[in-house]
Amino acid sequence: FSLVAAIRRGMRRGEFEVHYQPVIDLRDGSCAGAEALMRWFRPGLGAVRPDLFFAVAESSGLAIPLTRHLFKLVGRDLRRCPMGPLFRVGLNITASHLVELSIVDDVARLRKVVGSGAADFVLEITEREPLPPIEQVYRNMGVLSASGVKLAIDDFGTGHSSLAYLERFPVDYLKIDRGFVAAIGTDAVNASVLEMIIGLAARLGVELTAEGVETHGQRDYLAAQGVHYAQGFLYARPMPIEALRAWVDELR
Ligand code: G
Ligand code: G
Ligand code: MN
Ligand code: NA
Repeated sequence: FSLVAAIRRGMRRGEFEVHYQPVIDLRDGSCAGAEALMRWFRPGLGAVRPDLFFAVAESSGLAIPLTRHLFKLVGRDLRRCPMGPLFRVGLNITASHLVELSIVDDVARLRKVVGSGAADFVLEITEREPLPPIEQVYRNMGVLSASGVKLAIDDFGTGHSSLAYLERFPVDYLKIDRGFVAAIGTDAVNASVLEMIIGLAARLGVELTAEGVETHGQRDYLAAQGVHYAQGFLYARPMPIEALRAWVDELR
């Protein structure tokens, strides 16, 4: 028995799907886009958590093939259900992928498949894994950015290198980890860290997305502080593309 073999087989057999969690513009309540989150439904075994299977994929050289599979599924979804040219779809990519020249072609292929009217893309790079400060990473980020793809640092504030990242890698968005959102209204240290992140983003001119927003109180605080975007169970759970389409239509 090998989870690695099961992942490979799962890709071939179509066991992976993508669910999309809406991202809300706090300024007007509209839906600005969605984050694509992979789901693995193993026949007879049920759902496997993505943090688990991505960890396995990462340690066995499968992270890039799995992300290419994600791009294929997202391409298929958006062709069937175009969301509009300004609708921003967030794709989680791994540090190991951003180091490879192939990331540029992989993203270009997805954009070509989808067409410019169906969505816009944001690549979410997690801060939990170190991103090596090598030339190819800068070059890839520069090429992707120049081609109109947006870049975000995911789980911001949870790694060891938040500030160094901002200096080295120019990005469009910071995604505030839900641990900081959960601290709103408490006197925990994390509540102070959140204030610091908000101040930093304003000074740098980077837009913020708050993750894990679950209460009206959290939403009101974030909006009052000038945070631009929010996602979380308060609005919606991740859902299949058809449900997302209906959810967005309902909101308008
Ligand atoms: O979807 P939640 O629903 O449980 O996702 C858990 C974690 O799994 C997320 O924090 C995210 O970092 C990771 N994850 C989900 N989908 C993907 C994906 O397509 N690519 C990568 N790299 N990570 C993903
Ligand atoms: O990329 P990443 O780490 O950020 O993935 C987002 C994860 O957070 C997914 O597992 C998603 O299901 C989960 N999530 C989304 N909204 C909420 C929320 O409001 N509360 C909690 N606890 N988890 C959430
Ligand atoms: Mn993410
Ligand atoms: Na995150």
